[in-house]
Amino acid sequence: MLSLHRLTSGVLLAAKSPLSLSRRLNAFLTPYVCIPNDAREVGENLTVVPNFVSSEEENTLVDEIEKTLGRKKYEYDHWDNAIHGYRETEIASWRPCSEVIVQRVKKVSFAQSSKPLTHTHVLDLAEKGIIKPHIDSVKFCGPTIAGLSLLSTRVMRLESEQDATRDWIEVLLEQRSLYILRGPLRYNYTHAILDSTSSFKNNFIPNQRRISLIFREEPDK
Ligand SMILES: O=C(O)CCC(=O)C(=O)O
Repeated sequence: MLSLHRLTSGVLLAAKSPLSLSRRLNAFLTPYVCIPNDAREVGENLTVVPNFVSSEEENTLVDEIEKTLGRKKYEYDHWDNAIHGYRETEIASWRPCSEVIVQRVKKVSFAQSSKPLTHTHVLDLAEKGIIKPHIDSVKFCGPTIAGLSLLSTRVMRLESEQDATRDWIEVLLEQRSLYILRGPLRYNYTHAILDSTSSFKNNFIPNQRRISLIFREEPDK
């Protein structure tokens, strides 16, 4: 049965399944990725959806997240040193107005057969915050990772573990966009959120506070 997903303000896209949706969206990847000749694996393993949420929806989510984070302070030393300048929380039970958005992300990002984790990981990155290159542990999450970027635009850099100098991908994570990483890009490439020295296709991307919602699925058995 056809389902309708509202993707960008005023645009309705018909798709039979999350996978067929991803195939269509990849045609629109070009403005959002920077890839040297050697980079492989992009194809169906990366999806970027600009304006996945509206400004009102962004406000709804940020309001709930700020209430949950309360007065938590930004931390500058993570246990594995992968992240600096951040606050984080996990939200399992959203207010109904946010839950609708969360469900929309899960529907677009995960195959029907997969089991998205109930908790959404929320990361509030300070203006000077960065996430260093890392690969999410296979113990805690399966082949698909989706991220919703709120409040500002940053650049994500993926580097192949085998040849980081030649085989890398930079992805523009615009404010209110959704990205989805799958399979080889999730397992064989590190991902990092770059700092204020980052530029994308020769455009300087100023560092600003950014909130991301990270959606994961149950690990493979
Ligand atoms: O903030 C993001 O989009 C990426 C977060 C991340 O690297 C992680 O949770 O492993």
